[in-house]
Amino acid sequence: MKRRSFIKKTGYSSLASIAGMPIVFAAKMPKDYEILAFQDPDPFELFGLDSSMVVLNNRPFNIEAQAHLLDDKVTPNSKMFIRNNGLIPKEINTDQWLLTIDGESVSAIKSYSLETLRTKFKSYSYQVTLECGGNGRSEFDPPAKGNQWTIGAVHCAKWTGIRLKDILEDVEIKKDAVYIGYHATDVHLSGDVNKEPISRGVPLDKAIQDETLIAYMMNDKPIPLAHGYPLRLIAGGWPASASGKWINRISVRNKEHDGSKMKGTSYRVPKYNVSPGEDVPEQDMKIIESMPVKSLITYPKSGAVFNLTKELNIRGHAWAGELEVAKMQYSIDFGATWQACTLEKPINRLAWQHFKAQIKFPQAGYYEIWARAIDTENTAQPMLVPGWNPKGYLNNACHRIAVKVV
Ligand SMILES: Nc1nc2c(c(=O)[nH]1)N[C@H]1C(S)=C(S)[C@@H](COP(=O)(O)O)O[C@H]1N2
Ligand SMILES: [Mo]
Repeated sequence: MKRRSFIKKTGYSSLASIAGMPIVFAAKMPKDYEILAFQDPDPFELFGLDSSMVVLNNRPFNIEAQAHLLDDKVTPNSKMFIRNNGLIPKEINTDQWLLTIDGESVSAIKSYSLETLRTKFKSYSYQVTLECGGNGRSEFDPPAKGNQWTIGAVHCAKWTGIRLKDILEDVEIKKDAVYIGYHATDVHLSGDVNKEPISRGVPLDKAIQDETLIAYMMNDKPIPLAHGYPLRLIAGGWPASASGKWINRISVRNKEHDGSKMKGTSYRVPKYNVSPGEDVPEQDMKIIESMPVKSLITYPKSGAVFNLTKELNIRGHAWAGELEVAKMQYSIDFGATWQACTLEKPINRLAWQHFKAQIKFPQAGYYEIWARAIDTENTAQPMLVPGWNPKGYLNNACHRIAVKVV
């Protein structure tokens, strides 16, 4: 397939042409030589991205959306953020791909081909909000190291696959099972094949929820390579780092999974409030579980100009990790007063909810529209950036846009 051949780094000497042009001395190319034209692939072409997506880093590729790009109810591939800890796998042989279930807490190790997974188990589809734990990191002060995500590291695509709990039942897990951890085929940035870029997981009770899938389709097509082709774990409502891409193994553990990026400051936050910049001892850090309540105004785009004689219809999405969003509000007076938005129920658990409101402005001028979601436990999004933490996770501050009314 074309999209994979871009990433494949060897064997170009067998290529006679590129983009219709002959490689004149192709036969002279040293074996395994990577031609320049393939060294710096254009990520927009490579991943089929909307031209307004923002590339934060290209080794590994980390790319985010902007609020107005996320207007669709189901996020299309072209507008989905991409977050990689290592290098996207180069060679994917689907005929030989196996998903192996192992670990201390399986009675016997078992492996499944893609064909077996698809035919032996019932398939389910859910729309699932996946948000990077570091979404919003760019606003922390002092700054936290890592990709400086603004607000665009979230998507809600439709995922189809089989329930992880159905596989675990088929494997027969032992009574002492408490956690599952994923293993995948992406490559550590150092190139060291003995190191995993990331190997995270979830507690068993999250693993056996109906919506926790081993997915093989996204938006009714095979999963795009950047998002985990051919198999991806989907554990919605938790930091998206729990949803392993390119997975070929799941370990059923009798203790908290101890794979790469499960310890230290990775995807963990202090157990108590700390002052900005404070050093937090490792034993005082806890794993991020359900993500906090959050929302985005996806229409209009910040900076838009409107006519005073017309009412403005705003819209967007809200989500609340494992919870539902109960109320959605907006303010045009810098938070002095809040008005209710119309809020839809999620299409299924763990999917974002759509909201809209009709705004009548009192007079011409500059306005800010602030949006605030409140979850079913009555927790509201904070107006300001919440609790500083060493890696800058969980910034769920209210989204604000500026508009001009003339
Ligand atoms: N194998 C593997 N799975 C992974 C990652 C990765 O680097 N390797 N990144 C994780 C992180 S941190 C996030 S936020 C999501 C990003 O998913 P996306 O690229 O499909 O948007 O994938 C998660 N799953
Ligand atoms: Mo992430």
